[in-house]
Amino acid sequence: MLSNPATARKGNLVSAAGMGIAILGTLFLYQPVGAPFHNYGWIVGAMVIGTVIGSLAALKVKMTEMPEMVSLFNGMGGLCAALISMVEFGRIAQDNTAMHLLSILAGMVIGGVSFAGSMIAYGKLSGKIKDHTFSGQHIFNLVILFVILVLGALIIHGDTGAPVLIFCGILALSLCYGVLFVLPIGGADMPVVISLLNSFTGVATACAGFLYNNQVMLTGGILVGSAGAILTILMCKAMNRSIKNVLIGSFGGAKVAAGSTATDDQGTYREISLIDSAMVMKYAHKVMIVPGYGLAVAQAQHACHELEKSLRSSGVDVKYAIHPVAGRMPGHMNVLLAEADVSYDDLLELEAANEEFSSTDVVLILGANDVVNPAAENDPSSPIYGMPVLQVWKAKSVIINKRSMRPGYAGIENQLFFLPNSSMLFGDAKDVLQKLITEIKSM
Ligand code: TAP
Repeated sequence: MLSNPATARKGNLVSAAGMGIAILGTLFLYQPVGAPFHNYGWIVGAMVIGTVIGSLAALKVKMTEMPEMVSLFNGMGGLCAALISMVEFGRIAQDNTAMHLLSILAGMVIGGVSFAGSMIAYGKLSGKIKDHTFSGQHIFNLVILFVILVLGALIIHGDTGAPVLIFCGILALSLCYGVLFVLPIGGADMPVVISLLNSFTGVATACAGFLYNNQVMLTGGILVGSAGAILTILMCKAMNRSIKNVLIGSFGGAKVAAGSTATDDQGTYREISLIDSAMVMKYAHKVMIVPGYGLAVAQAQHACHELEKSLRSSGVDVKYAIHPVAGRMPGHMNVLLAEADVSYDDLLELEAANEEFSSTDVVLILGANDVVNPAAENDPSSPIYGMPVLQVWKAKSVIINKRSMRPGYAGIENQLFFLPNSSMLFGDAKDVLQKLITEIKSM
């Protein structure tokens, strides 16, 4: 049910009900032998507080702030896994087997990295934290990883007189690693990191499931871990990035300093009026709409569908070109357009869309920027160089709707706006679309 927008809501409810049953089952069916639960007050109290905070946050969050929230919740999962390891280490450290110690340590390290990394990702997505790099950062990250491995091996071998101190050291280093590996990642590459952190949380949970010999927890963790890993690999492919570089936090933002941030000297651009835009689209054979983050901000998906219908009724062939990382979360544009009942058959994926642009009369870009930036193909100094983009510039004419000349998420200028076949149609996407529909209908 979760793989289709039409049934996803129901799928989520089924998952939530399943989770509820799992919690009740844990509380009432699995009483630990010899030590039955006695602290129901604390358990129920924590559940009530968590449920209230979670529900209020989910009800209040704007669709465009969803990725931040996903990051925050993912970090909480990592923190839970790390806490379980800490509690279990203190509780049964004396008679732990090597295998138990390994899953305790793995749960804590991976959970700690996921928690700290997700908090930094949350800060970056909400614009509160900027990219930070220092020279030798990758080596430093690798050294931290190596020290964590050595300290972990010491604890497992029992060659240490101060296991608790070393355990705390490993925790501190894991949190440090989480911060340092996400901090330098450049804007456009954040989606890959988020899905990797999601996968980490799953693996950390699976470690706890292994520790408790709890098959449900193990299966759930492995499911999240492997789904996150597959998504990460797909995202890496979509962004043309290597998984190795993602893991040591060595891609994206670091290259921004090479001179690709927005500059004042951007050349000149052409503006187009609403009437002219309406006219070229109405009398075109083929129009391709490219939705982006700005369409979601403006909540203009319904107006967009209206425009599509009025163009269709004038005999225009209208399609949508969907970039895999347009917006701020995987599948953002698909979900947004599905909300407005746009047919899935009209959505073209990146490769299919790129084949169609040269035979397209007009491309209408609605609040997209990074995903249509030619620098990804022709400027090796650009932080998004190598990322596959929608080759909109191949169309006869390109109309770009946004509110200003400000850059998109990656913070870099876009030469597309200055090409001879491009023209800017400034304004809020919803407002502009409504006016375009009125113009087209009155022609
Ligand atoms: P962006 O490059 O972020 O560009 C969005 C553009 O929308 C901005 O340039 C902005 O320009 C415009 N805009 C904002 N509000 C608007 C409004 N009300 N009406 C009209 N335009 C508006 O978006 P994109 O092309 O969709 O690319 C997505 C970026 O986010 C990529 O860099 C991607 O890597 C990153 N990212 C993606 C994800 C996932 S998984 N999808 C997650 C995190 C980050 P003005 O301010 O001038 O209007």
